[in-house]
Amino acid sequence: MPGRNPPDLNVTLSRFSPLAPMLARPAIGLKTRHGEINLAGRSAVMGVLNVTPDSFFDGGRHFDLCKAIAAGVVMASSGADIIDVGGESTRPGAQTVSETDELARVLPVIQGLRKEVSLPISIDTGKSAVARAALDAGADIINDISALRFDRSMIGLAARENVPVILMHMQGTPQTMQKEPQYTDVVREVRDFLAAQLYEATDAGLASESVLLDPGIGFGKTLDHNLQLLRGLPALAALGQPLLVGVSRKAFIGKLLNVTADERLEGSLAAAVVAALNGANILRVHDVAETSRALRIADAIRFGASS
Ligand code: 7PM
Repeated sequence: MPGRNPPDLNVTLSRFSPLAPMLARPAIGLKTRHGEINLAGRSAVMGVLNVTPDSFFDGGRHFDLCKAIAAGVVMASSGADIIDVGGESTRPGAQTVSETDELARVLPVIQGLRKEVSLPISIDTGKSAVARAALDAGADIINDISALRFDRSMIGLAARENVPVILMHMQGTPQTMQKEPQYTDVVREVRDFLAAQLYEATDAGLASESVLLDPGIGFGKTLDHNLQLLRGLPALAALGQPLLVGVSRKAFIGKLLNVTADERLEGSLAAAVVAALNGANILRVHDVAETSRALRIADAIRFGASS
Protein backbone atom coordinates (compact mmCIF):
# COMPACT_ATOMS: atom_id res chain seq x y z
CA MET A 1 0.00 0.00 0.00
CA PRO A 2 1.46 3.47 -0.87
CA GLY A 3 2.81 5.47 2.07
CA ARG A 4 3.03 2.44 4.35
CA ASN A 5 5.98 0.31 5.38
CA PRO A 6 6.09 -3.07 3.71
CA PRO A 7 5.16 -5.91 6.04
CA ASP A 8 7.99 -7.64 7.87
CA LEU A 9 9.16 -10.44 5.58
CA ASN A 10 9.62 -12.91 8.44
CA VAL A 11 6.12 -12.38 9.71
CA THR A 12 4.71 -12.96 6.24
CA LEU A 13 6.77 -16.12 5.83
CA SER A 14 5.97 -17.59 9.21
CA ARG A 15 2.23 -17.05 8.88
CA PHE A 16 1.68 -18.09 5.29
CA SER A 17 4.46 -20.48 4.46
CA PRO A 18 3.42 -24.10 4.02
CA LEU A 19 6.50 -24.78 6.12
CA ALA A 20 4.85 -23.07 9.13
CA PRO A 21 4.30 -26.30 11.12
CA MET A 22 8.02 -26.91 11.38
CA LEU A 23 8.74 -23.45 12.73
CA ALA A 24 6.83 -24.27 15.90
CA ARG A 25 8.22 -27.81 16.09
CA PRO A 26 8.64 -28.75 19.74
CA ALA A 27 11.88 -30.29 21.00
CA ILE A 28 10.66 -33.79 21.68
CA GLY A 29 11.95 -37.29 21.99
CA LEU A 30 10.21 -40.59 22.50
CA LYS A 31 11.58 -42.61 25.41
CA THR A 32 11.54 -46.39 25.02
CA ARG A 33 13.20 -49.33 26.82
CA HIS A 34 15.71 -49.40 23.99
CA GLY A 35 16.67 -45.77 23.94
CA GLU A 36 15.16 -42.42 23.12
CA ILE A 37 14.06 -41.66 19.56
CA ASN A 38 14.98 -38.08 18.72
CA LEU A 39 12.06 -36.36 17.02
CA ALA A 40 13.39 -32.81 17.15
CA GLY A 41 14.66 -31.46 13.85
CA ARG A 42 14.38 -34.79 12.08
CA SER A 43 11.86 -37.24 10.68
CA ALA A 44 11.98 -40.79 11.99
CA VAL A 45 11.27 -43.98 10.06
CA MET A 46 9.34 -47.03 11.22
CA GLY A 47 10.05 -50.07 9.03
CA VAL A 48 7.16 -52.48 8.41
CA LEU A 49 7.94 -56.14 9.10
CA ASN A 50 4.82 -58.11 8.20
CA VAL A 51 4.80 -61.72 9.33
CA THR A 52 1.55 -62.73 7.67
CA PRO A 53 1.03 -65.75 5.37
CA ASP A 54 1.76 -63.64 2.27
CA SER A 55 5.28 -62.79 3.51
CA PHE A 56 8.30 -64.97 4.39
CA PHE A 57 6.58 -68.21 3.40
CA ASP A 58 8.27 -70.48 0.91
CA GLY A 59 5.17 -71.05 -1.19
CA GLY A 60 4.05 -73.87 1.08
CA ARG A 61 3.26 -73.83 4.78
CA HIS A 62 6.81 -73.32 6.01
CA PHE A 63 7.43 -69.90 7.50
CA ASP A 64 11.04 -68.76 7.09
CA LEU A 65 11.96 -67.22 10.45
CA CYS A 66 15.53 -66.49 9.38
CA LYS A 67 14.37 -64.47 6.37
CA ALA A 68 11.99 -62.44 8.51
CA ILE A 69 14.70 -61.61 11.05
CA ALA A 70 17.19 -60.83 8.27
CA ALA A 71 14.71 -58.39 6.74
CA GLY A 72 14.53 -56.57 10.09
CA VAL A 73 18.32 -56.45 10.34
CA VAL A 74 18.50 -54.92 6.84
CA MET A 75 15.94 -52.29 7.88
CA ALA A 76 18.05 -51.42 10.93
CA SER A 77 21.13 -50.90 8.78
CA SER A 78 19.10 -48.93 6.20
CA GLY A 79 18.13 -46.17 8.60
CA ALA A 80 15.06 -47.43 10.47
CA ASP A 81 14.42 -45.91 13.90
CA ILE A 82 11.76 -48.48 14.86
CA ILE A 83 10.81 -51.90 13.48
CA ASP A 84 7.08 -52.65 13.47
CA VAL A 85 6.30 -56.36 13.70
CA GLY A 86 2.76 -57.40 12.80
CA GLY A 87 1.13 -60.83 12.47
CA GLU A 88 -2.45 -59.80 11.78
CA SER A 89 -3.21 -58.60 8.27
CA THR A 90 -5.28 -55.42 8.48
CA ARG A 91 -5.93 -55.48 4.73
CA PRO A 92 -9.45 -54.23 3.98
CA GLY A 93 -11.81 -57.21 4.17
CA ALA A 94 -9.13 -59.45 5.73
CA GLN A 95 -10.13 -62.26 8.07
CA THR A 96 -9.17 -61.94 11.72
CA VAL A 97 -6.36 -64.10 13.05
CA SER A 98 -6.63 -66.21 16.21
CA GLU A 99 -4.55 -65.19 19.21
CA THR A 100 -2.63 -68.48 19.04
CA ASP A 101 -1.72 -68.00 15.36
CA GLU A 102 -0.78 -64.37 15.85
CA LEU A 103 1.49 -65.25 18.81
CA ALA A 104 3.11 -68.09 16.88
CA ARG A 105 3.91 -65.68 14.05
CA VAL A 106 5.26 -62.67 15.93
CA LEU A 107 6.98 -64.00 19.06
CA PRO A 108 9.87 -65.89 17.38
CA VAL A 109 10.49 -62.88 15.13
CA ILE A 110 10.61 -60.44 18.05
CA GLN A 111 12.83 -62.75 20.12
CA GLY A 112 15.19 -63.29 17.21
CA LEU A 113 15.26 -59.64 16.19
CA ARG A 114 15.90 -58.56 19.78
CA LYS A 115 19.19 -60.47 19.74
CA GLU A 116 20.27 -58.84 16.47
CA VAL A 117 19.23 -55.18 16.71
CA SER A 118 19.27 -52.56 19.45
CA LEU A 119 16.43 -50.49 17.92
CA PRO A 120 13.04 -50.15 19.54
CA ILE A 121 10.56 -52.74 18.24
CA SER A 122 6.82 -52.10 18.04
CA ILE A 123 4.12 -54.76 18.03
CA ASP A 124 1.26 -54.14 15.59
CA THR A 125 -1.73 -55.72 17.30
CA GLY A 126 -5.17 -55.02 18.71
CA LYS A 127 -4.99 -57.91 21.20
CA SER A 128 -3.66 -57.22 24.70
CA ALA A 129 -2.46 -60.83 25.19
CA VAL A 130 -0.35 -60.54 22.03
CA ALA A 131 0.95 -57.13 23.12
CA ARG A 132 1.84 -58.48 26.59
CA ALA A 133 3.74 -61.48 25.22
CA ALA A 134 5.48 -59.25 22.68
CA LEU A 135 6.63 -56.84 25.38
CA ASP A 136 7.95 -59.82 27.39
CA ALA A 137 9.80 -61.02 24.28
CA GLY A 138 11.56 -57.67 23.89
CA ALA A 139 9.14 -55.30 22.12
CA ASP A 140 9.05 -51.67 23.28
CA ILE A 141 6.04 -49.96 21.71
CA ILE A 142 2.38 -50.96 21.20
CA ASN A 143 0.96 -50.10 17.75
CA ASP A 144 -2.80 -50.52 18.21
CA ILE A 145 -4.77 -49.76 15.05
CA SER A 146 -7.95 -49.77 17.16
CA ALA A 147 -6.62 -47.02 19.45
CA LEU A 148 -7.39 -49.12 22.58
CA ARG A 149 -11.03 -49.77 21.58
CA PHE A 150 -11.06 -53.46 20.54
CA ASP A 151 -9.56 -54.92 23.72
CA ARG A 152 -10.44 -53.26 27.01
CA SER A 153 -7.31 -54.68 28.69
CA MET A 154 -4.92 -52.90 26.32
CA ILE A 155 -5.05 -49.55 28.05
CA GLY A 156 -4.24 -51.01 31.48
CA LEU A 157 -1.38 -53.02 30.03
CA ALA A 158 0.17 -49.95 28.42
CA ALA A 159 -0.23 -47.91 31.62
CA ARG A 160 1.25 -50.65 33.84
CA GLU A 161 4.16 -51.32 31.53
CA ASN A 162 4.58 -47.60 30.81
CA VAL A 163 5.42 -48.16 27.15
CA PRO A 164 4.69 -45.82 24.24
CA VAL A 165 1.41 -46.49 22.46
CA ILE A 166 0.34 -45.53 18.94
CA LEU A 167 -3.35 -44.59 18.79
CA MET A 168 -4.65 -44.84 15.22
CA HIS A 169 -7.98 -43.67 13.83
CA MET A 170 -10.13 -46.13 11.91
CA GLN A 171 -13.77 -45.88 10.87
CA GLY A 172 -15.38 -49.32 11.25
CA THR A 173 -13.29 -52.50 11.44
CA PRO A 174 -10.75 -53.90 8.94
CA GLN A 175 -13.56 -56.17 7.67
CA THR A 176 -16.01 -53.34 6.96
CA MET A 177 -14.02 -50.11 6.84
CA GLN A 178 -13.81 -49.59 3.08
CA LYS A 179 -17.58 -49.95 2.55
CA GLU A 180 -18.72 -46.38 1.94
CA PRO A 181 -16.74 -44.48 4.56
CA GLN A 182 -18.50 -41.22 5.44
CA TYR A 183 -17.53 -38.03 7.24
CA THR A 184 -18.94 -34.51 7.45
CA ASP A 185 -15.47 -33.06 8.14
CA VAL A 186 -12.85 -35.81 8.14
CA VAL A 187 -10.00 -33.76 9.68
CA ARG A 188 -12.19 -32.50 12.52
CA GLU A 189 -13.67 -35.94 13.21
CA VAL A 190 -10.27 -37.68 13.21
CA ARG A 191 -8.83 -34.94 15.43
CA ASP A 192 -11.73 -35.21 17.90
CA PHE A 193 -11.47 -39.00 17.99
CA LEU A 194 -7.70 -38.89 18.63
CA ALA A 195 -8.18 -36.23 21.33
CA ALA A 196 -10.78 -38.46 23.05
CA GLN A 197 -8.55 -41.56 22.90
CA LEU A 198 -5.59 -39.54 24.16
CA TYR A 199 -7.72 -38.44 27.11
CA GLU A 200 -8.76 -42.05 27.82
CA ALA A 201 -5.16 -43.21 27.73
CA THR A 202 -3.83 -40.52 30.07
CA ASP A 203 -6.90 -40.88 32.33
CA ALA A 204 -5.98 -44.56 32.73
CA GLY A 205 -2.50 -43.57 33.87
CA LEU A 206 -0.43 -43.57 30.70
CA ALA A 207 2.08 -40.71 30.54
CA SER A 208 1.11 -38.25 27.79
CA GLU A 209 4.75 -38.34 26.60
CA SER A 210 4.11 -41.97 25.67
CA VAL A 211 1.14 -41.35 23.36
CA LEU A 212 1.60 -41.10 19.59
CA LEU A 213 -1.31 -40.23 17.30
CA ASP A 214 -1.98 -41.52 13.77
CA PRO A 215 -4.73 -40.48 11.32
CA GLY A 216 -4.94 -44.04 9.94
CA ILE A 217 -4.53 -43.33 6.23
CA GLY A 218 -6.62 -45.88 4.28
CA PHE A 219 -8.54 -47.15 7.31
CA GLY A 220 -12.16 -46.34 6.49
CA LYS A 221 -11.33 -43.46 4.15
CA THR A 222 -11.93 -42.62 0.50
CA LEU A 223 -9.19 -41.19 -1.71
CA ASP A 224 -10.45 -37.70 -0.97
CA HIS A 225 -10.58 -38.32 2.80
CA ASN A 226 -6.94 -39.47 2.71
CA LEU A 227 -5.85 -36.37 0.79
CA GLN A 228 -7.77 -34.07 3.15
CA LEU A 229 -6.12 -35.73 6.17
CA LEU A 230 -2.61 -35.42 4.75
CA ARG A 231 -3.34 -31.75 3.95
CA GLY A 232 -4.86 -31.27 7.41
CA LEU A 233 -2.04 -32.86 9.44
CA PRO A 234 -1.15 -29.50 11.07
CA ALA A 235 -4.56 -29.63 12.83
CA LEU A 236 -3.63 -33.05 14.23
CA ALA A 237 -0.12 -31.92 15.17
CA ALA A 238 -1.80 -29.17 17.20
CA LEU A 239 -2.97 -31.85 19.67
CA GLY A 240 0.61 -31.68 20.92
CA GLN A 241 1.57 -35.35 20.54
CA PRO A 242 4.06 -36.85 18.10
CA LEU A 243 2.35 -37.88 14.86
CA LEU A 244 2.94 -41.18 13.08
CA VAL A 245 1.70 -41.52 9.50
CA GLY A 246 1.57 -44.54 7.20
CA VAL A 247 1.22 -43.83 3.49
CA SER A 248 3.63 -46.44 2.14
CA ARG A 249 2.28 -48.29 -0.93
CA LYS A 250 -1.30 -47.55 0.07
CA ALA A 251 -4.29 -47.79 -2.28
CA PHE A 252 -4.77 -44.01 -2.55
CA ILE A 253 -1.41 -43.83 -4.36
CA GLY A 254 -2.47 -46.66 -6.63
CA LYS A 255 -5.69 -44.82 -7.44
CA LEU A 256 -3.96 -41.52 -8.24
CA LEU A 257 -1.27 -43.13 -10.43
CA ASN A 258 -3.21 -46.17 -11.65
CA VAL A 259 -0.37 -48.48 -10.57
CA THR A 260 -0.08 -51.78 -8.70
CA ALA A 261 1.38 -52.07 -5.17
CA ASP A 262 4.91 -52.77 -6.44
CA GLU A 263 4.89 -49.58 -8.55
CA ARG A 264 4.14 -47.17 -5.69
CA LEU A 265 7.63 -46.23 -4.48
CA GLU A 266 7.80 -42.72 -5.99
CA GLY A 267 4.26 -41.92 -4.90
CA SER A 268 5.04 -43.22 -1.41
CA LEU A 269 8.19 -41.08 -1.17
CA ALA A 270 6.33 -37.94 -2.29
CA ALA A 271 3.54 -38.61 0.20
CA ALA A 272 6.03 -39.28 3.02
CA VAL A 273 7.88 -36.00 2.39
CA VAL A 274 4.65 -33.98 2.25
CA ALA A 275 3.42 -35.68 5.42
CA ALA A 276 6.70 -34.77 7.14
CA LEU A 277 6.41 -31.13 6.00
CA ASN A 278 2.88 -31.04 7.36
CA GLY A 279 3.91 -32.27 10.79
CA ALA A 280 4.35 -36.06 10.72
CA ASN A 281 7.23 -37.05 13.05
CA ILE A 282 7.44 -40.76 12.22
CA LEU A 283 6.74 -42.32 8.81
CA ARG A 284 5.69 -45.98 8.74
CA VAL A 285 7.19 -47.43 5.56
CA HIS A 286 8.04 -50.60 3.66
CA ASP A 287 10.97 -49.08 1.74
CA VAL A 288 13.26 -48.02 4.59
CA ALA A 289 16.45 -47.14 2.68
CA GLU A 290 14.64 -45.08 0.02
CA THR A 291 12.40 -43.24 2.48
CA SER A 292 15.31 -42.49 4.86
CA ARG A 293 17.22 -40.88 2.00
CA ALA A 294 14.25 -38.82 0.84
CA LEU A 295 13.52 -37.63 4.39
CA ARG A 296 17.18 -36.80 5.06
CA ILE A 297 17.06 -34.33 2.18
CA ALA A 298 13.73 -32.88 3.34
CA ASP A 299 15.07 -32.58 6.91
CA ALA A 300 18.27 -30.84 5.74
CA ILE A 301 16.25 -28.26 3.82
CA ARG A 302 13.90 -27.69 6.75
CA PHE A 303 16.29 -27.85 9.71
CA GLY A 304 19.85 -27.66 8.30
CA ALA A 305 22.43 -30.34 7.62
CA SER A 306 23.40 -32.04 10.89
CA SER A 307 25.95 -34.51 9.49
C1 7PM B 1 -3.19 -54.02 3.36
C2 7PM B 1 -3.64 -52.70 3.51
C3 7PM B 1 -2.17 -54.51 4.13
C4 7PM B 1 -3.04 -51.90 4.43
C5 7PM B 1 -1.58 -53.69 5.05
C6 7PM B 1 -2.03 -52.40 5.20
C7 7PM B 1 -0.85 -48.61 9.44
C8 7PM B 1 -0.62 -49.46 10.52
C9 7PM B 1 -1.05 -50.64 8.77
C10 7PM B 1 -0.81 -47.19 9.63
C11 7PM B 1 -0.29 -47.66 11.93
C12 7PM B 1 0.02 -51.28 5.63
C13 7PM B 1 -1.37 -51.46 6.13
N1 7PM B 1 -1.10 -49.38 8.34
N2 7PM B 1 -0.33 -48.99 11.75
N3 7PM B 1 -0.76 -50.73 10.08
N4 7PM B 1 -0.52 -46.79 10.89
N5 7PM B 1 -0.02 -47.17 13.14
O1 7PM B 1 0.17 -50.55 4.63
O2 7PM B 1 -1.05 -46.38 8.73
O3 7PM B 1 0.97 -51.84 6.17
S1 7PM B 1 -1.36 -52.04 7.78
